[in-house]
Amino acid sequence: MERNEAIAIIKEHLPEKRFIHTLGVMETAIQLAKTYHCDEKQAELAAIFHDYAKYRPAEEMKQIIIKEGMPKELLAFNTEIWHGPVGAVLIKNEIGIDDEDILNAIRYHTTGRPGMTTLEKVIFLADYIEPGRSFPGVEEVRELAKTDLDGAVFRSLQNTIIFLAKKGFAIYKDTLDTYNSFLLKGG
Ligand code: DGI
Ligand code: FE
Ligand code: FE
Repeated sequence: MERNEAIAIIKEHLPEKRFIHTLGVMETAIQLAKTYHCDEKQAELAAIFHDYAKYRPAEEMKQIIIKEGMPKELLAFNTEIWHGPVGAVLIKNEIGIDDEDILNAIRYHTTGRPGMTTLEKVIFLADYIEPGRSFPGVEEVRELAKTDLDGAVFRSLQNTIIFLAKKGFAIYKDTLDTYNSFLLKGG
């Protein structure tokens, strides 16, 4: 699918602010794909659709999680972590994208997973550092991202875990496992 067609589709599914975020993720992901030698077209499409399911009603996402046999423990967590795995299913069924590399990059863009592919790391990181992001620590990760993909992904996970823990939120197993995987076997 061409970029303009994908952008026209996603625009209908997102509010203005999230659409602008998506364009930022797209530009950042293409840049990271160039730097770290992964497929720029896959990065572009995964970035454009990464938040596709973000505004689906929680009840609809819940039914998809159950129907698709996704881990039941997902349901106990904040709905924020549902839109990646649910998005991967909806994009396949509604848009017809069946490239598993792209779908996995979308599926794991919020939590990561141990043994992430370069494309998965690129989308995860692009989501965190796109130009519209302004939270504490993002500038350091932007610098790291220029030379050290794993270091930058690790630092984003570390920041996210600290942020969630300070707020007293539960941290999903995939997020913790991914964090540990970088420390124990280099990603
Ligand atoms: O969808 P975006 O806002 O662009 O970014 P995202 O998909 O990375 O979602 C970020 C949200 O997900 C943010 O509010 C933090 C939350 N999150 C990430 N990992 C975990 C998590 N929330 C919980 N409860 N547990 C996690 O492990
Ligand atoms: Fe997201
Ligand atoms: Fe996002």
